[in-house]
Amino acid sequence: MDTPLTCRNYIDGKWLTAVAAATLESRNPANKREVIATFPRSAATDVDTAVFAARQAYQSWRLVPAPARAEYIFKVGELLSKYKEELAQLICREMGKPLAEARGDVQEGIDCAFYSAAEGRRLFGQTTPSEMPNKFAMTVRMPIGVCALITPWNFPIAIPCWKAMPALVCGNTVIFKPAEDTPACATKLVEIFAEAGLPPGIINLVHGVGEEVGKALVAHPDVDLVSFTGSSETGAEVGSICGRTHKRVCLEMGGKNAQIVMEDADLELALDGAVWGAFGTAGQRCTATSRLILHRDIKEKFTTMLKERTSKLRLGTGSDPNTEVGPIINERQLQRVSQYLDIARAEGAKVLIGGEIATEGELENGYFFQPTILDEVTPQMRVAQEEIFGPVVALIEVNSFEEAISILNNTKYGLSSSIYTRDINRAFTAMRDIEAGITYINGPTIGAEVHLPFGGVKQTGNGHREAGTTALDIFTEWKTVYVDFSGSLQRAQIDNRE
Ligand code: UN1
Repeated sequence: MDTPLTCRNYIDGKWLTAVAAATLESRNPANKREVIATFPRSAATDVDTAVFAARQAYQSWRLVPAPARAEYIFKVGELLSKYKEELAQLICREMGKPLAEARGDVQEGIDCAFYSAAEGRRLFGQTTPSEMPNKFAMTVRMPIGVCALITPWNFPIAIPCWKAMPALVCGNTVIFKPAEDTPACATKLVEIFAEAGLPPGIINLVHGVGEEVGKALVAHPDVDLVSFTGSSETGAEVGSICGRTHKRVCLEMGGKNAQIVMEDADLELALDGAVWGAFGTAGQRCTATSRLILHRDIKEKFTTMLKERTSKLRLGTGSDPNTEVGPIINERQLQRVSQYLDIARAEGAKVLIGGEIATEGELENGYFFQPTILDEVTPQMRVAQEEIFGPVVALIEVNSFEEAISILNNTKYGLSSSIYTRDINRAFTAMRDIEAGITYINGPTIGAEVHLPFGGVKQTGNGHREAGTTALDIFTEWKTVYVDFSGSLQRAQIDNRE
């Protein structure tokens, strides 16, 4: 076992010891005896120091030309590429996902760096004719100020990159509050931003617990924007505090994503998608497939195929190249998944396979849950409505395409969705009628790419989309500029009318 990493806060370009004396630790979810890192339980005063530094730095950073700001982010992309393997190994140890997926997590950060860096030479506004003579009208994107980024543990590199990179290119400064489970990944990521040469105060890192550091950031009068990814419950709280304190807020919350398999689908392809969507990252993605809506004509056959494939999935530590399903992040989440199995049984769902905490051999040392298929699920059951965030998929049988769409839409969430069909008319109808931020045709519910908008409708989000050019809408505000070169007062709506 490696020596645990000692994580510190990074404020105003310096690695600091937090004011709070208490120290917390992160552990390997595949081997709970292995401490990966210790990190400070920071206090509100640490948040104050970080916000002060970010505010000071903002005054000069906003004036650095956007292409020059973007060059730092390009450099971060190069460094992420250089350290890709090291970071992937760390993700694997601290968060648990299999190595191939961990490399994907870093790659998503790299993609985001190069994409965001290119935006530094765009950040386009508009010019448009004025209604008055000798007058010019245009719009420009302006930075917002100090941004608090509160991120989850399931994509410990990709998600902070989605937020920090466009925020910085747009001219904001950042305070990053990572999840308690992945402080080492966050520390390494910020080390990379520092190595890229970003001036002091532009990116700051404050470790700690959500109830303390997160809350202090969200309530802080000198924070202008909060970008949060996490549970719907916490998101609602973040949103209400931001509402009361007039902050900009971007919320990415839960999902109850479904994959529809129609009777005309390529079943092998649909099977590959279902297994990857449901059990990839042990179901711990907000985009994970947690419902499979199956047409009755293929239900039995597809269920047999799925059960057979699921029974062969290899659970284990993410660093083992044979592992297909890694651990659950921590004891609390493991118990939560387990409780959902109790709920499923009590509601009358049938556990086709899995359903238990896995303890065979070495698995006993970590937090593993067997890949689980629930059959005979009806659309109103809690396991068909609530986000489980584990390797559990619910099967729902339907009689028609219309019923499939209606059941898919019948949740409070709307992040990702998928349909497997060979019928072009159904595919286009699904694209129109599915209520979700993302719809895949003949692909699983996971696999978003950084240059396209990411986010959801209904209670998944609050109208924003991360990534793609839409990220710029989160991290900038429009300014409308009128330039009157007529040399006289021209009254709009009045002087150009009879
Ligand atoms: C998340 O689960 O919060 O599409 C993000 C995907 C990934 C991103 C997931 N590219 O599954």
